[in-house]
Amino acid sequence: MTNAVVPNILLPVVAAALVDADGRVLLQQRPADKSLAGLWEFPGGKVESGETPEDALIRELEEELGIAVPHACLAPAAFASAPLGDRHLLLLLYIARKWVGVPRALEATVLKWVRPADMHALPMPPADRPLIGLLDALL
Ligand code: DCM
Repeated sequence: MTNAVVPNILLPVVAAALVDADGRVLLQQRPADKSLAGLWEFPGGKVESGETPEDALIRELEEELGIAVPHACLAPAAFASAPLGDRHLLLLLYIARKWVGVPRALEATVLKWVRPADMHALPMPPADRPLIGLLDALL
């Protein structure tokens, strides 16, 4: 008996739950010209070749929000996965409570600060959605 070859390539994606003093978390709305358009996501993106996940997240937060997050302020919190074509996206979520600068929507349509309990009512990407419960319990 031979084993079927099943494509099982994991695509690493990193994202941040930026938490403000009131326990709200920053979400951004994906623009119309991108996949998953209109959905509300934790800011972040793909880990590029040669990057550590933390380096990738610091780069993405600078590109997307114009903020600087010190490496020491990124706390690994949770992960989740979702099918993406014939691959699986593996989303690594970090929590950050401190950063430098004021987040601006440099790539997203709009930003908003949301309590975890209120995220259930928002359309979110499939890999982001399972992380709501963890944030609700933690914050
Ligand atoms: N992605 C996601 N959740 C996030 C950030 C990104 O599911 N919080 C997904 C959307 C894309 C891929 O990661 O499939 C790469 O993101 P982008 O299109 O923003 O580069």
